Amino acid sequence: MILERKRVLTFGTFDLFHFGHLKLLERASRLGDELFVGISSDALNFSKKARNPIMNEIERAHIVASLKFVNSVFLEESLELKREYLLRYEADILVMGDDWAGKFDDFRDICQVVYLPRTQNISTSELLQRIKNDF
Ligand code: C2G
Repeated sequence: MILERKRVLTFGTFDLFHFGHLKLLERASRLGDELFVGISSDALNFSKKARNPIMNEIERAHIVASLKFVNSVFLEESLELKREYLLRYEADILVMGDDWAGKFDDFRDICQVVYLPRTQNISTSELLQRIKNDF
């Protein structure tokens, strides 16, 4: 008997890795048997926000890859390549936080698309604010 393994894919920057990121990845991993994570490259971030993330892509990728419920990471070089990544890594399910709700519905022809609720009261910008307030 051949058992079908379900592969979950998600994408993110994961800068200043925090509890909201952790919960998103943990919940995503429970939707399937293995979790692959596309880490947005420094160049992609620069093109979107005109600044580099605080932690570089190597640091961000290493942290995410070290989580026990993450099986593999790769660099997301362009937002336009999502369909290609989903096909290349044979995703059964695409998971994103609900700040992206509706944005990836076009991919329902090749995989299931699930938007998970974001964890409240935590974000990279909120963390930076906490640090600024405390020092
Ligand atoms: N997230 C969450 N709760 C938070 C903060 C983030 O669930 N409090 C989720 C986001 O919804 C996202 C993931 O964690 O699904 C990663 O968040 P970011 O690093 O902010 O990723 P982002 O820059 O939105 O992704 O192709 C998308 C790009 O890679 C960008």
